[in-house]
Amino acid sequence: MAVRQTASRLLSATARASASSAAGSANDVGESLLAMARIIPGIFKHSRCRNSVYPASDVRRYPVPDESVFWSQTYSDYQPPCHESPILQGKEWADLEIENPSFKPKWNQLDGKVNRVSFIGEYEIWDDCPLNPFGRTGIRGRGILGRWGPNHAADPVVTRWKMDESGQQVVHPVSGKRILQMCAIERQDCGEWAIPGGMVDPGEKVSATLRREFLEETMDNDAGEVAGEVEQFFAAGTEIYKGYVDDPRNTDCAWMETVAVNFHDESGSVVGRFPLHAGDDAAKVRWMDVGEEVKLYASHSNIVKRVVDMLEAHW
Ligand code: RP5
Repeated sequence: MAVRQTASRLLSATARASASSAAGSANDVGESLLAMARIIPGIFKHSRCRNSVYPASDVRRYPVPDESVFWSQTYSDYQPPCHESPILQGKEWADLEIENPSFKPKWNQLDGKVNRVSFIGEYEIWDDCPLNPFGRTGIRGRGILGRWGPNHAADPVVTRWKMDESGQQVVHPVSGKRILQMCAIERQDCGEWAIPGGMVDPGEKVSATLRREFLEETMDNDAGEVAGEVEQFFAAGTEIYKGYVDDPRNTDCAWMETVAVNFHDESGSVVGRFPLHAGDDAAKVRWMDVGEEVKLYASHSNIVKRVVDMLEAHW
């Protein structure tokens, strides 16, 4: 219910803002509300976790047409297959099977050190399983996600301005705006470029996850002589997004959520000294020019767009 209320409040805010931007008075507000509307339940229709073959498997998702995504829409033929990857067996980072009598989760709560609270609001439990607040995905079970319900991640969006050889900031010839660069990794599991994020360990603070994941994935866990600078750089970030991720691993009963934080190096003098080399589950790491044409993993482009808007960079 809380989820639906949030969605409807945002919908009316979006409509109001669009109306006023049509009148030419609040363009920016209208645009940012519309950007928000792209990822709220009841409005946003996930696409990366629908009508595809499930990652690392040959399990085909049950087809879910646009008009049948939300649980409020009847879909009487809906018969999704159940998929649970064997890699979850015995992993300390994974929950037990739902039918295991020793598994007694506290849904929608902090369950010991495991955070089962969703940023989106209170999720419903159906047939003993949490229900994806964004609707049908064509698969039941957990797939390859460790937790039933929300799986919490953190995404550090590390940025700097693009510079030319003479050290001047590069301006895009069409938009006239400065070009932002982000530190991106190529994911080993799917080959897509992504923000170097990762899962929040039980009991871990998000701020610690952000720094740890960046270090693991882009510096192979060794900042060497700039360890102090890295520490300082990650002490000051700006939260840009907290919510659902349209991740290809999502199912009807398990889904990704994230807190994304921007760490921007205005002068370029700090991150330029970071010794970047891919580590952990990254195949490659690089500074990537940010723009509309860049395709990123899951809903990472939406997240990066928020940073672009905030820093008034080229898109
Ligand atoms: C995405 O998966 C999150 O936004 C984050 O970037 C990532 C975390 O999963 P792993 O990289 O740990 O697989 O949904």
